[in-house]
Amino acid sequence: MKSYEVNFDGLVGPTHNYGGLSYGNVASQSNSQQSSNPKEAALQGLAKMKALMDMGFQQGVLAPQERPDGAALRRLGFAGSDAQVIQQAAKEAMPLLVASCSASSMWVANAATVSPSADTADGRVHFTAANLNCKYHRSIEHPTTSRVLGAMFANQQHFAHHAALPAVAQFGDEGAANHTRFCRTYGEAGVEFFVFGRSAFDARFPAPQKYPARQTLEASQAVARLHGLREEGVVYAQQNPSVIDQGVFHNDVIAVGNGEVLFYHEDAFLETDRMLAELSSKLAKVGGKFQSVCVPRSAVTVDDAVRSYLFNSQLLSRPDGSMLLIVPQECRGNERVWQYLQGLTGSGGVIGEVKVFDLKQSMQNGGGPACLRLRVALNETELAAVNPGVIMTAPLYDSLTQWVERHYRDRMTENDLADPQLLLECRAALDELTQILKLGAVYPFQIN
Ligand code: SUG
Repeated sequence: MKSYEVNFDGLVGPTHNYGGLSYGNVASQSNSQQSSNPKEAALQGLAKMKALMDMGFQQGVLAPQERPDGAALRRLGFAGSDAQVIQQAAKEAMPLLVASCSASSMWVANAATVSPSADTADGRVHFTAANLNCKYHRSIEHPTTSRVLGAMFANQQHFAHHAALPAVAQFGDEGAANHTRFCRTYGEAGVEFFVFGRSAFDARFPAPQKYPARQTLEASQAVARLHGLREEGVVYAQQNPSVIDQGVFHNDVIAVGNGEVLFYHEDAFLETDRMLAELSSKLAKVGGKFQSVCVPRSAVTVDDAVRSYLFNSQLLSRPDGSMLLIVPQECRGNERVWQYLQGLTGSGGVIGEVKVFDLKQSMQNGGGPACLRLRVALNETELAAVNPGVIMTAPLYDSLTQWVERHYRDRMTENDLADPQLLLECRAALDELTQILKLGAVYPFQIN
């Protein structure tokens, strides 16, 4: 049976702004308070989806969330009508209003961890929504994420959904940003690779000194258990704490994998040799031949990687077995990175081509091509069971582009976030979106 990797991209929401909310994420901190352009952000994301679809890849779309999140503000004690809640928060606690307005759900690599049916004990595709416990503005995403994923992958014969892990730092879970799957073909059993930043319960593991390690070993292990993965099909590795302290807040900022290939920076992991050997032997047991492409620090520094987002790229398989790397334009702007990429594609190795995309609006908050997509490996039967409303087509691209043009502002500052009208605009837009994507009622304003 045929199998595919389907990339579901997060559609950027109408409140996209630079709130400076993510300590440890260099771009988010350094662009704080700048004015953003939500319309341009959404159109840049849609252009990437369309381009991948046009190249023949399976492409889907994941809906944004209701923001400002009035219910979250009410839980923090703001009261009255929706307009009063927003005005009171703007007056007394602007940072909380900004957090409740974040369009951060666009980075759907953090929406959930997904295990394909070939890896799981019950033969279903398993999803665990990420609790994103490290940052308040992201910790409020998972209830709606779960409803949206439930509406996209509704067929219980093929899809199993797990609620987010307990909402404490000890089970901090950032979803697929710290998870990669290696396999020979997408439909065959593979090896799931979980990368954690620290252990919450075992003091023998080192931890970063400056910035938070968002993913714990215990969270990764819980997800593997929930999904019914075999021990032989799982590898755990620790992210190098020193790269977290240099701004590598997720593993997908320093490594990306696809098929039998891991593309990574020399400083990305601890105990790299042991980890590579384990990946290689476990993949061999399911018939695969593991291949690693290491980028030496002498060619590209960790700082270059963080600034250019070289590794936050999408590594995609071409029908002829070669791979294509989708990188943000910041890679072209960095001389060392660009030179490295020229050498890589000219070397005759597995990564044969690089394509560049302008995702500047998202990049300024630390979200590159890989952050914007959630990968779901599906066989033909499972793909047919996905809600067809969320699979990208030329007409859907046109409808979504027009929808953005109609509803989005082209400039967003703190003053806009304090405007109660923004909530009404967002609700009107999202109500229409659920009809376009055939999601049914998924937003708090639709179900309460
Ligand atoms: O969680 N930025 C996101 C970026 C997520 C990137 N995802 C992956 N690497 N997979 C984060 O730090 C910034 C929001 C602001 O500052 O307004 C933000 O949430």
